[in-house]
Amino acid sequence: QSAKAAAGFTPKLEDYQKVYNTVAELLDEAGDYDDGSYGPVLVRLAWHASGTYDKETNTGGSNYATMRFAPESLHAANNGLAIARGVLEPVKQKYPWISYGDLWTLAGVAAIQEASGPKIPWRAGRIDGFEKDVTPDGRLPDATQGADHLRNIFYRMGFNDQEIVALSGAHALGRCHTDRSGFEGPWTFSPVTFSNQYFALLWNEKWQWRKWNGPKQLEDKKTKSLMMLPTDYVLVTDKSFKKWTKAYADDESVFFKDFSAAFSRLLELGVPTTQWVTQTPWELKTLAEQEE
Ligand code: DDH
Repeated sequence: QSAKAAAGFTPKLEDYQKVYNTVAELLDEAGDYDDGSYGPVLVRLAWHASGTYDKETNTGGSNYATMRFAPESLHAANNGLAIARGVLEPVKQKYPWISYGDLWTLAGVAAIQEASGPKIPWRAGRIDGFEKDVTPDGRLPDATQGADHLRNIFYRMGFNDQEIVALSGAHALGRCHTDRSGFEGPWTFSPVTFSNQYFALLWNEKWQWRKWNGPKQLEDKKTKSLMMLPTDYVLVTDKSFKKWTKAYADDESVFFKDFSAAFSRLLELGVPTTQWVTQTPWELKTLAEQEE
C-alpha cells in the first residue's frame, strides 16, 4: 500500500510538517523522564528501526517498521524502545495516514533538529509490513566488542569508516540505563543538545575503566560522571577511525555536515526507490523557524 492509498489522499510536505510539529511539541512533555526530553530515545528508535538493513539480502531497514512485532520488539538491543514507540502512538492516532516507518524516522529527524542539530533531509514513502518481515537478532552493534565487529555491522549496511564515526556522534544525546542495556550514564554534559561534544570528550579527556559490578565501560578520570562504551573508545584507538574523531572534535560544522548526510541515508536504507513520494528529500522546518 502506497502512502497515497493508505491515506485516501496524497499527503504533502505541509502534512508531514504537521506531524513533525506534533512530535517536536511532545519532546519536552517528558517531565521527570531522564534529562527531561524524549528526544534521545526517539533518535535511538529511528536508528534501530533502520540499522537492521543488510545490503546482501536487501532486507531490514525502516520500510516495514518490523520492530512493532515480536521477536524483534524483544531483541535485547531494543530494550527500552517500547517507551519511544508508546510516546509516538498518540501521534499515529492523530495522523492515521502516516506509516509507522515514516513516523519513527521523522520523529528521529525532529528530535535531532529540535536539539539544535543539523537539518536532516527526509522524505516519505515507507509502508507498514507484517510479522513475516521481522529481521533476525544480531544485526545491531554489540557495545562490548571491538573495531572488527563495528566494521562488520556497518559495512553490512553499506557505510564506511568515516560514516561509522560520524553516526556514532549521536551519542552526544541521551544516556545508558542499567535496566535496558546494563550500562550506565550519559556520554556528554548536555545529553539533550546535539553537538560535537562526544568527540571533544573522547579526544580530550582521560578515560579509565570503571570499577563496578556492571559490564565493562569507561569513565572520565576528572569527574567520573561521564561514560564511554568499549565501542565508543575504539573510535580513538583504531587508526582509521581516529582521524575522523579528531576532525569532528576540531570542527563541529564538519561533523554536522557528515552526520546529516549519513543519518539521512541510514533512514532510507532498504526502502525501494519507487515508494518515495518525492525524488529529492525535504527539509522540515524547526518550531523556532516557523515562529519567525
Ligand atoms: Fe547508541 N547506544 N550505539 N547509537 N544510542 C545506546 C543509546 C543510544 C551503541 C550502543 C548503545 C549509535 C551507535 C551505537 C543512540 C544513538 C545511536 C545505548 C544505551 C547503548 C548500549 C541504551 C540504554 O541503556 O538505554 C553501539 C554499540 C553503537 C555502535 O557500535 C556504533 C548510532 C549509530 C546512533 C544514531 O542515532 C545514529 C542514542 C540517541 C542513544 C540514547 C538513548 C536514550 O534513551 O537516551
